[in-house]
Amino acid sequence: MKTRTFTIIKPNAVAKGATGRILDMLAEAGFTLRALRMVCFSRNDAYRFYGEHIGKPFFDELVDFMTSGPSVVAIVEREDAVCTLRKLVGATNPANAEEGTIRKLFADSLTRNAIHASDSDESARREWSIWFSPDQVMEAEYTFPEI
Ligand code: FUP
Repeated sequence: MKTRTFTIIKPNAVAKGATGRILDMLAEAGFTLRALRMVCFSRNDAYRFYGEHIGKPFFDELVDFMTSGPSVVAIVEREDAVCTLRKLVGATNPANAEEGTIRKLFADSLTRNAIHASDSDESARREWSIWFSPDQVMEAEYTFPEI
């Protein structure tokens, strides 16, 4: 069954012009876009999004990074979306990310790690609802040419 997950192309990846290449990698991996927009995280947005990490030693650096420039947020769909995207994204620390993963290609450090992918269906729904109202999510089926 097709499921959906949420992703953020983070400020370092947007700033280096990698948005298109990352969206291509998602399409090549069989993901369909269901919603897409460019946003600037406010500090409040970053606290809301990363609430589980408030108080951790890296939290201030994480908020500074996430508010440093525009991000691209998206809802993407395919079979087994959460696990497939986590695999394509690679380990949180790019030093441990496998060849060919998005973080291996585009991350600059553990904090500036290029992309976020939700870790469960439940987190995906919580996270995308911060950025998308239901009317901004495409529900109709559509197709695009094989890449
Ligand atoms: P992930 O699920 O891969 O996004 O990773 P986590 O939820 O564990 O961490 C969220 C973000 O915090 C990571 F993307 C990077 C950042 N982080 C740090 O900057 N330092 C750390 O020690 C751990 C995480």
